[in-house]
Amino acid sequence: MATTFGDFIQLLVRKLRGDDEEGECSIDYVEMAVNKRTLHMPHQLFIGGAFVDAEGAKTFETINPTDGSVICRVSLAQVTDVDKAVAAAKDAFENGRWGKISARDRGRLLYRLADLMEQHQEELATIEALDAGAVYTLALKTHVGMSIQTFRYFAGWCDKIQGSTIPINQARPNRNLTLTRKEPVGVCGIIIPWNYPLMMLSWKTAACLAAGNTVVIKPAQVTPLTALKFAELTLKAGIPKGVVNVLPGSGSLVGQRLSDHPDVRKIGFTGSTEVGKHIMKSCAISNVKKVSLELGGKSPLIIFADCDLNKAVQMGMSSVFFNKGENCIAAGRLFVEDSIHDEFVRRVVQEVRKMKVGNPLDRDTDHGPQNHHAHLMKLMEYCQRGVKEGATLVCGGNQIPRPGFFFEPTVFTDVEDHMFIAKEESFGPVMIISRFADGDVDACAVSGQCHGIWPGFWCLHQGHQQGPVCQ
Ligand code: TAP
Repeated sequence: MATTFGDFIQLLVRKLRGDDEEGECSIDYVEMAVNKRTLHMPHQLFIGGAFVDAEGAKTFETINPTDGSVICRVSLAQVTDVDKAVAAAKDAFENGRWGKISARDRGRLLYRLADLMEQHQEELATIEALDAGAVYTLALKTHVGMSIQTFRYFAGWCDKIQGSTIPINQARPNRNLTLTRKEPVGVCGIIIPWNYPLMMLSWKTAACLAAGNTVVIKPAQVTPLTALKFAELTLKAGIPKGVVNVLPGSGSLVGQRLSDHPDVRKIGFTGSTEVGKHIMKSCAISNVKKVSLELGGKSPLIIFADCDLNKAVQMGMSSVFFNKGENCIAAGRLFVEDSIHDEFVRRVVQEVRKMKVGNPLDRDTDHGPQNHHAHLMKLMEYCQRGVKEGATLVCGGNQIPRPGFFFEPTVFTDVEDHMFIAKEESFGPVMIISRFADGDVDACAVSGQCHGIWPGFWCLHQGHQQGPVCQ
């Protein structure tokens, strides 16, 4: 209640303008006492500012990878739900308050959302640990911390998106004036993977919202819970109804319908190269939507004999085992110069043996469970294939005999270029090491002249700048 006349007028004006509209909505939470707190987790679809059941009340189980138990049942979106969410996003874009508020007010809402995410950071990180097996301390800093920073960063962009005036021929009689004006495209479909559920969502959503678009988000089916908690926070932040919609469901149904939908104007996707290609095709065939794809990788790390070996071991470890190897920028292959190769491997194995594998909620855990069961199975197959093709399995390669989806941190040596594990990403905690002959530093030419052996590689040779030195 405003206690002075001045405050009352301010409040009235803000209300009349529709500002500060904290969304109210009844939420059927799943409550769970974990990590010395009570989690309140929405579990239904989020469409047009309300949590609702899916068509036909369809649901699926979301699983805790630490012990394989069911966390809760989550609504499973159907094609008709996609159509409802896209319609809500379209209406919010074309007719709602979102399109009418100033860019500065849009920024204010995004700042408020970032603040709310910060207030709920422990809860979000705990949900990420529960649903994705993310190590809690890492989730707090990376999965959630970087998501908050992303929203703050993009909130600052809202009122700095400008066009330009372009000098052209001023000849009479027209005295032409040419200018560009940047406008939002409309409804954006956001399809994300399971490795950093909240962070991947934030990277895409924050940019879309800052530019004034509305979004329909499809989280990976195996990790839906932080996306739904995020939806609740958008409501609390006062982001108008329909601007953000979240649809847990399968890629082949929900993701596909988003890619095909005539009212979706852009798709942002992170995931596998195979699905990315398919989405690009669907976007072209449906309505020539814009599409941005972040796909797979197999980044190499080259370690030369004159490196600081302690640092090289440390970098090698973190570049492979960070976030259980479920990391698109992981070093997919290590090349180690012959004369230090054996010592490098010895030290890596020593470090691997020190890694504390365990419950991601324990503060001293380094390495939690893999994200979900199918991924664990894929990692087992990957390693079996490496062994079959003749690579040397130095350590790991197996599921850890305990409940949940734990996989041993693994090291392979003697990996040759033709092998499957040399070419394909594991997306897990698997270090793939190949050796190269001493003195072959020319392969990574300081001059920028590459012998074509390792184009585009990163380099740990002391004489070289640390970066992609080859062409
Ligand atoms: P994908 O199988 O490609 O799944 C990614 C997302 O796409 C999921 O939400 C998935 O839904 C959905 N999807 C599946 N089929 C679809 C379709 N036909 N139309 C639209 N959406 C569809 O990848 P993944 O297994 O989750 O992630 C692992 C791979 O992603 C890794 O191998 C890695 O290469 C890549 N990745 C890359 C990056 C970056 S930044 N470049 C980051 C993370 C991951 P479901 O829920 O049904 O699976």
